[in-house]
Amino acid sequence: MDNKEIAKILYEISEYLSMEDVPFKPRAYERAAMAIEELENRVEDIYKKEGLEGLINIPTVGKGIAERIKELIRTGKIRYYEQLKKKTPVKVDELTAVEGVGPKIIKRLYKEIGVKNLIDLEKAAMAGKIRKLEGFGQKSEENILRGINFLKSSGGRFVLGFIMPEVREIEKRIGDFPGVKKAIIAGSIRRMKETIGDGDLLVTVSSPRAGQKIMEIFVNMPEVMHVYSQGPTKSSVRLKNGMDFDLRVVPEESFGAALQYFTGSKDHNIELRKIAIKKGLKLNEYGVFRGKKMIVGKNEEEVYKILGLKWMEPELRENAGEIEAAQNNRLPKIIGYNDLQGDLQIQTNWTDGSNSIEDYVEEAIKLGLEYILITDHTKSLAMTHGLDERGLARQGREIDKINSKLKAQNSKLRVLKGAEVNILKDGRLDIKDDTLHKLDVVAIAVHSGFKMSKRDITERIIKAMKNPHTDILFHPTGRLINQRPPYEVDVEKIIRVAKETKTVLEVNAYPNRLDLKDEYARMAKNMGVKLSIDSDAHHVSHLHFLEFGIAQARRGWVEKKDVINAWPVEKMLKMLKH
Ligand code: DGT
Ligand code: CA
Ligand code: CA
Ligand code: ZN
Repeated sequence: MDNKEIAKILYEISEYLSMEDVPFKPRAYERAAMAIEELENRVEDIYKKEGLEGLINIPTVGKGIAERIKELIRTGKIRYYEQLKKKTPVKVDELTAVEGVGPKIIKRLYKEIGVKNLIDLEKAAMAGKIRKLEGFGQKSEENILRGINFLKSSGGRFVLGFIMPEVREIEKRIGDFPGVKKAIIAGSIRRMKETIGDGDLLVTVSSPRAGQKIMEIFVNMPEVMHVYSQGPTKSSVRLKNGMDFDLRVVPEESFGAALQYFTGSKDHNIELRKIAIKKGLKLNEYGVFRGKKMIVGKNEEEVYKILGLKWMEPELRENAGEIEAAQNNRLPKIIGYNDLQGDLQIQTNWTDGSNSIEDYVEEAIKLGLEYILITDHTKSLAMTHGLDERGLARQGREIDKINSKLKAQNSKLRVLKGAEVNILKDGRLDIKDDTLHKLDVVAIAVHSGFKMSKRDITERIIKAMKNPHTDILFHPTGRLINQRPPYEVDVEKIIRVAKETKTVLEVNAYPNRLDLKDEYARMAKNMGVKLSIDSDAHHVSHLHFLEFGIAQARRGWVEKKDVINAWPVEKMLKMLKH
């Protein structure tokens, strides 16, 4: 039995005990489960070598829980757990995964209407049975249904770019509150992951009273739907958007250590802790300690430094080689959030975008961009009113006019002519060569036939990449996060062909696309393939999404020199093959 399985049972015992309103014990089981999850050595091996004593020596595992683990290892069962399950025979793991459903609710739903699992819960909600229970109501029933739908579609994770505005708003509001000295969002949001489980906000305050006050403010924010707990150092809530959010007040002298710890990732932290141990130190969320004495903790840099590491960007902290790189002073200089000079994918109201070319021009000037490439869809994508050869020619004349106007106004912005040319099922492009020839940049993309076999779709894309007019392959895998899996394309092969054919691969910044994924972006960069980072805007407000594409590239260790739209326009155009 591996550590994960043992931890899972301990977590479940904790949930069952919360159902029974037992004090303290649920938390003890939860803490033990967490400790075991992150343990290096197998619990079974520890028991074999050191017996019960070894189990008790696992941090946070006391004698009582150690006995249960021993029973589990020896007999494959814990009687206590079996009894708890018998008493309330429900699928806790399934049910607690639904937003807004905790142990107490599970118990009532079971006792009063016999809900045992997710399917029962959905049926009961659909039949309007939950709203009739005392203390529930139509709203809680709707919330439960929404929770089930979300769970089904997403595994309970939120798309970073879609929740970021609200997260930043909360971070700012808390940070601006009198008595709050610092407020920084940590966790996967600070690492700018594609999707987010929950929010982790850290603050330091000027006095315990200010700490109390900020907790009060936090749990009463208008965004809050449910308060799980409110305490002097930690409060947890669920927001109306369904996401859980924790606020922690940490001592100022520990802020750096806390920020480091709660930024994670967990795997990164585990490696750091190993390094600390090798140096005879102890690292936790309060600081770095030698014996009982805290030696650093106030800022992150010093925490890394004392472990012999250079400070590194949160986007790199995934235990994917960054620790070794930091030890050897070989961290990449990843692309910065202000490094893009242009945006190379924009759809306008010539096809399925909502805004005119001029609207985008105005917005791009506000953002300080130097060029934008207009890439409307092409004719075989009929539902978007894709442009044919004549349409592209007409649009080209309009772009010429806009550019003359911009020049007359001494604007440095330049509009480039492009298209998001459809790759047909046989790998040909749906626009004739002489029209492609007249565009500044030709981008290609798959928009149909997603279900083709791996070999067929890979060959189809490769054939299109080999077209001498092709410059960029847009959204190379076609996935929509939480909605549609990628097509079965062989990405490694596409990267090799990109190298051969000098095709640029796109990191799409649209929050629920974000292909090329970080690991493939990194692979491409390592092979010398150039990338572009594009918003895929269908509305002027979408130009702001560039940030999330940059984040994706940063997580793939991509540097400024690898990204063609971080270059000045002339250099960028010269590099392209056609
Ligand atoms: P999420 O919320 O699933 O998107 O991902 P994170 O990374 O925000 O994870 P979360 O919220 O569970 O915890 C925040 C950070 O706290 C995590 O990145 C690292 C740290 N952390 C959490 N649990 C553990 C643990 O068991 N061991 C260690 N070493 N660190 C942990
Ligand atoms: Ca989190
Ligand atoms: Ca958290
Ligand atoms: Zn479109």
